[in-house]
Amino acid sequence: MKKALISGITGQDGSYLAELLHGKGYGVYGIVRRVALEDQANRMNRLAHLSDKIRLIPGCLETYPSLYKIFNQVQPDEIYHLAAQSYVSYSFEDEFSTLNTNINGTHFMLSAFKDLAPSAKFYFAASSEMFGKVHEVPQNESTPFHPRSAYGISKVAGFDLTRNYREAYGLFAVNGILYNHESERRGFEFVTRKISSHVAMIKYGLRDRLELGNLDAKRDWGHSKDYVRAMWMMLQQEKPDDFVICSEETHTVREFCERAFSIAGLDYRNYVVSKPEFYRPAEVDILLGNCSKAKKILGWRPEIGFDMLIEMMVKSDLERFKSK
Ligand code: G4F
Repeated sequence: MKKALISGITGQDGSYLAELLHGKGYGVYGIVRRVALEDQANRMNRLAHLSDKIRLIPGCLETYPSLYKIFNQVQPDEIYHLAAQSYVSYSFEDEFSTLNTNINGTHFMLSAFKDLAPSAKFYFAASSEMFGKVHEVPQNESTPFHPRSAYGISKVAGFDLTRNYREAYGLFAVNGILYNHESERRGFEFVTRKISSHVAMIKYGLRDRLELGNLDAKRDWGHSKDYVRAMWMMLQQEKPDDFVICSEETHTVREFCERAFSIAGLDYRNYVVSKPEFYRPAEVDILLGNCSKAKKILGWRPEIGFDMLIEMMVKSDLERFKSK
């Protein structure tokens, strides 16, 4: 039985990836903070249905000895490094911890991989935020990076570390440059879930408005379930390489609002207000990817488009908030 080790298993992507790998017959191991194990009801809600099918190991990404023990114990065949401080907005409030956790965490993971499981395959969750103030539209694997936040900078560092471990030590280490991917399991602080949850709360009279920041920002949005499949496909290749994963469509936050509210029979213009305090000091104005390389080499294609994604998220939140 192949063994997969996932950091960030309690998050949206980690939970879908654990499901996918378990379904393919892998032994699935997740690194989780001890606080998460101690507060299962809140921190493990995305994994509740998998709890008897996967193994969770307490560990800390910020120290090498902790990872050393885990790698030694698990001896993984595939490693998926998803854990990060992944909220871009927060990275402006706390640049230091974002850089520390994201860069050192990736470095320690790569180092443990090289020292203890060098014949395994390693996936790093890079991000379209690395393109930041974009040099071209659409972006592909050759587009230069120009990050606009500590989060984006930390992902460029992780990308470079991963590529350098591949080139310097001949390891199978790949970067997935994933564009925004959402789902019914998305955290409430991200704009799509903030919108879908507010649509439901407004519909049931639990809120009367939704305060957002920049409604004109454009993002290339897909569904997490499609994107974790791409992660797995990257590790099934003969040769390690980096891939852009995206929907090849871009939409404004305003368009997302318009469609989400209309599913509940509401007009977003009556409820959405744009507030300066939700703007970022430096914004990424437009993200639009070109994933022809992934289509050609991996044979990957997204199955859930923009409209279906919004419908799934809004319907799920309408159900969730019905009885509140
Ligand atoms: O949903 P967001 O917070 O996602 P963002 O910043 O694009 O980052 C996400 O995608 C990246 C991949 O490109 C990941 F690497 C990263 O970890 C994360 O998953 O914001 C999307 C857009 C931004 O332009 C933001 O300014 O929505 C705009 N926005 C407008 N009002 C808002 C709000 N974003 C949030 N979170 N909250 C608002 O009230």
